[in-house]
Amino acid sequence: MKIAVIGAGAMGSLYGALLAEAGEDVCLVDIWEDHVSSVNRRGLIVSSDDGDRAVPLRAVTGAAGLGPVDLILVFVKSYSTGEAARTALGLLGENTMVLTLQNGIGNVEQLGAILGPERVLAGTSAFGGTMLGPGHIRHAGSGPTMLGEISGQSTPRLEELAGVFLRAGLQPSVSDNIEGVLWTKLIVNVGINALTALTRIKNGQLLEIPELESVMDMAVAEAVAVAVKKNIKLVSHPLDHVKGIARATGGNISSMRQDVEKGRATEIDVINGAVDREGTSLGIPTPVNRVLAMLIKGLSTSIKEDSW
Ligand code: KPL
Repeated sequence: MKIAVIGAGAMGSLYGALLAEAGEDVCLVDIWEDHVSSVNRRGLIVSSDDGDRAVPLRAVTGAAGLGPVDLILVFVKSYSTGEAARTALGLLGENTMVLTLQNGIGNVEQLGAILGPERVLAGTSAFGGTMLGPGHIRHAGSGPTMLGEISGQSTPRLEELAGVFLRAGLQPSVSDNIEGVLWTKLIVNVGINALTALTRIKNGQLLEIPELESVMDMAVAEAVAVAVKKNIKLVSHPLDHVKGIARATGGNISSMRQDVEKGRATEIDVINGAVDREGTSLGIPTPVNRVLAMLIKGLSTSIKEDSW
């Protein structure tokens, strides 16, 4: 399968490497020139508990001349989804699939509006990756890749995709309730990301500090109320699920804490901010999510301006 991965951060690069090692024809697309040139020069270096290996991969900073491809895998941060979709326009063939494994909600709709809703599939990833430097990532953990059609249908292209992911060791699991899967992941991020970024703790410590655990409970309860009002079927008991993930990823620095501390934009608008927006439009009170979103905006600004 000819695959373009748009957004070659740690996760995009990791998926690209595993798919290439399984024999797929993969190209990474990213605007980070140092990363792209390093990958082209010496392959992508993947470090893991088993040691380091170089995975030969092609990478480009723009999509000109690359398409058409069979699959566009979108892994950019959610605030760059519109830009990724415009890049993807040049890669479309008649049957090109577009798969988003990004955090937050709203990506499916944005990609569909630009590329055509019929092309878009969605999912979540439980793999862990960290960017160590240009051309160098750490494969930090593995877990299921949930995949599904937005319609919930089982289709030949979904089966084909699951087969490709299976051969690459990406542990695919096909769902007929992908909206429920996306919201369940959203609620994990709602409970963990902003709180760990604000207090600068590791995920597991949220469960050791009763005050933070109760803010987590409140933020999750609001998000669950919004999901229930939208008739979304969450795939497991939400609060237990969030706490289980906080425990399982106890040593992790959440992606939002990393973004804040590195002075990068965060995904707050598609996580706690999105819960607040949806809640407000449905008449569900979401004050905890609103305050968390506001505090993250304040923290991001103060960290950027903090020069002493
Ligand atoms: O998805 C994550 C993130 O950091 O964005 C969790 C599950 C919270 C793991 O760190």
